[in-house]
Amino acid sequence: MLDKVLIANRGEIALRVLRACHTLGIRTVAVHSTVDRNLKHVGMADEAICIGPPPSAQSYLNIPAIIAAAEVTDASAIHPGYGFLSENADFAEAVEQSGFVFVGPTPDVIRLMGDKVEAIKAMKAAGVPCVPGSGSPLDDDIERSLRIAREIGYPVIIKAAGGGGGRGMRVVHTEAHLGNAIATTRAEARAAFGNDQVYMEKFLENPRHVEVQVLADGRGNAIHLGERDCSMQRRHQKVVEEAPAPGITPEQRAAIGKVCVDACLRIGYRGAGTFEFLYEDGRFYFIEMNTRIQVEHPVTELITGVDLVREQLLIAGGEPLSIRQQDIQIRGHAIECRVNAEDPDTFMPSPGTVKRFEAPGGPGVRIDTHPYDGYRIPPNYDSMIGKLIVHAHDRPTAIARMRLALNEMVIDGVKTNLPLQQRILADGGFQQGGRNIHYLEKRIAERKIERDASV
Ligand code: MV4
Repeated sequence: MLDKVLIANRGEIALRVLRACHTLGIRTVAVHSTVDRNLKHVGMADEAICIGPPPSAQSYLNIPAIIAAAEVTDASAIHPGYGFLSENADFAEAVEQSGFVFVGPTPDVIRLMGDKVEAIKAMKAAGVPCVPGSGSPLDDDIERSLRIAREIGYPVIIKAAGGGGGRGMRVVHTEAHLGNAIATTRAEARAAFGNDQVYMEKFLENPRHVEVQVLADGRGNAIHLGERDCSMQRRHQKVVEEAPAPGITPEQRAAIGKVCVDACLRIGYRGAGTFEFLYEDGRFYFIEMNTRIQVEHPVTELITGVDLVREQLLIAGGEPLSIRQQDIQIRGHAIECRVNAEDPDTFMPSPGTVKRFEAPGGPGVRIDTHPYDGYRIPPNYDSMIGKLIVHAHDRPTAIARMRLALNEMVIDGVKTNLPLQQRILADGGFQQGGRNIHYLEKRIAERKIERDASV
């Protein structure tokens, strides 16, 4: 078992990891930037160390500073949370080479999944259904690319192998635009990721984003914990997530879950992971794998009763998985609303001092968040300050519960997206369920036109 874990993150996920550690009797080390010395989890940790100035590049992304903090506190492991260094294979490698346990997969698996072309190749070989595509990087022979596109059929999408999460992509509708799109995506990819490899896929026009949660111990045991629907997003930022995904049958869940479990065993996966799929016309198409704990993990926790962060720590401590697939039951429905300090209409970040913070409560209401009265939200990091998550026996009851909880929540002093979340939960399309990845942005654009016309 691990005896001391350094938490290489901030905000709500740092607090979430700290709580999981304390559940297991593991001591904690918080590392923080100068502006973050008053974070809630920093006060709760057994030890705290300042690792640098506010800019992430000099603190939460500063590998030598984090390793040094683990050394001086004699930590046994490092939990990276999400974002920051969580999917950085070089960091995982540095952690291991310095003699600490990295709470996550092996560096080579992180590296494999970071290269989207190699990830798709590995998944295809493991029997995971993928989007029809080039299967390998595109070369500079435009005739060859034109042939591939003709075979796949337009529209196609050009993606950067080093991208992911919506960075470095371009949709092509006709032959005339293919050469330019490849060249531009390649140039952007070289500048952004230092990797100019690009690949091609059939562009699915109206898919949903459905992802499968897995846990694997790296010793021959793996399970899936069902899926989440994360289609309510704006500019590749998820806004509302839910589990299970509306309309997915138990048979579909078992089938795609088994595909993911088999793939985990094939690639030697260890830890918590997420298979991202596009879901269209009743079929799943793999696009990427995330090798970290995700922001939206609580909806899976609520419908399965499994503490995913606790499981991450147990796996990192060398324990074999104690949960078998037949132990996993999907119970009821869970919804998560991300709470951002931003203008609900313009989406501009709104840092500043939280004058009053009141968390909602009651049966089936969970809040993963860290601000308190007087907390100052710094301008240096992501605007997400927490998540409101509800669980109920069915989806309509979960929606009703979320609407009451959103109403009950008070955050004074900064602008928040709570009004946007209220509108989404009140929306007829959302209430029906199963909307695609473009739905929210369309509704936001429609509302903006109405607002602009009324002034
Ligand atoms: C796609 C796609 C349509 N067809 N790939 C965007 C994020 C990255 N993870 C992959 N993305 C997409 N890949 C094919 N072949 C549409 C998207 C996409 C998207 C995917 C998931 C959630 C939101 C999205 C918003 C726009 C585009």
